Amino acid sequence: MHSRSIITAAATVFVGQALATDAIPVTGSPAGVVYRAELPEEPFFAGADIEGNVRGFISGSAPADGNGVAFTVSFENLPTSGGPFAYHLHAAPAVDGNCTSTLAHLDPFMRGQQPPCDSSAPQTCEVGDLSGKHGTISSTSFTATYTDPYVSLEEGVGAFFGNRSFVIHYANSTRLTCANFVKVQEPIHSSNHSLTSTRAPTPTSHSHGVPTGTGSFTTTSHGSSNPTDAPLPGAASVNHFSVPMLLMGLAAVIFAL
Ligand SMILES: *[C@@H]1O[C@H](CO)[C@@H](O)[C@H](O)[C@H]1NC(C)=O
Ligand SMILES: *[C@@H]1O[C@H](CO)[C@@H](O)[C@H](O)[C@H]1NC(C)=O
Ligand SMILES: *[C@@H]1O[C@H](CO)[C@@H](O)[C@H](O)[C@H]1NC(C)=O
Ligand SMILES: *[C@@H]1O[C@H](CO)[C@@H](O)[C@H](O)[C@H]1NC(C)=O
Ligand SMILES: [Cu+2]
Repeated sequence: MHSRSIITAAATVFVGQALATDAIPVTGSPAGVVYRAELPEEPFFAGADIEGNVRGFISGSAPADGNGVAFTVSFENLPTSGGPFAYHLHAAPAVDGNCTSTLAHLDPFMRGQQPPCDSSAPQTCEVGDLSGKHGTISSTSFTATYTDPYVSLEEGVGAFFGNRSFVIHYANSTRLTCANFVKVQEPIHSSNHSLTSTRAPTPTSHSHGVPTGTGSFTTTSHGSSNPTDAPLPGAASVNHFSVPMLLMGLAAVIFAL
């Protein structure tokens, strides 16, 4: 008698948002790697009621136990109204200071923004929802240090934040300002023979300007068509889990059958 409802439920899960899984805790963060994002001189939001911009930065490095990322957050000169302010890791870097081009929150598990993050169950929140998990800002200057277990310092994994950005939002979600992360310290290697690989390739008879690829962001066009300042839907974020998750959903359906 239950089989029909089980199949229906499984199919609903397969198709719907409920497929979102909890964030996976990150282990083995590389020691010595530091990424930092420093706010620019001018705010993105033209109507910002402040002189200049919010000043400050977010930096992230490996905690002593190598689990997750230890963040330092430091902001000052926030507006006196329009808060509490939220801030998030966003999926893409800003292009020429354009905070809209940062796309949606870092959300490798495709959780989406609704329902809002419950800070008592941070594994259920979007990985990039730092203020959801660790608190919003309701003062004109703010500092915090905390470890987030679900963010990664390891290039190549979905929860990696080092090639992305953070955005500070007004309470109404308008994007006030944003900054891109850059690597400010290299990992501690036992040997450093890899230095030879940074040499430029020797020129050949075909001269077509081989890019050296030393640390510039690849600004892939994500084709965002959302012109508003509101955060984009979570589905727009870059992630690597959609295929495995679809397979898991499919497996659930088959199992129910
Ligand atoms: C959001 O709040 C800010 C600060 O109060 C305000 O200037 C801005 O116009 C608001 N944006 C929207 C879309 O209401
Ligand atoms: C900022 O980026 C968005 C989306 O990437 C784009 O639609 C918009 O035109 C850009 N704004 C400016 C001022 O370049
Ligand atoms: C950032 O790196 C991740 C891998 O860690 C990659 O999947 C993603 O596409 C990169 N994002 C950008 C905007 O380059
Ligand atoms: C590379 O190794 C040499 C000696 O082995 C050391 O003096 C130097 O600091 C190392 N450089 C880096 C960038 O690790
Ligand atoms: Cu945001």
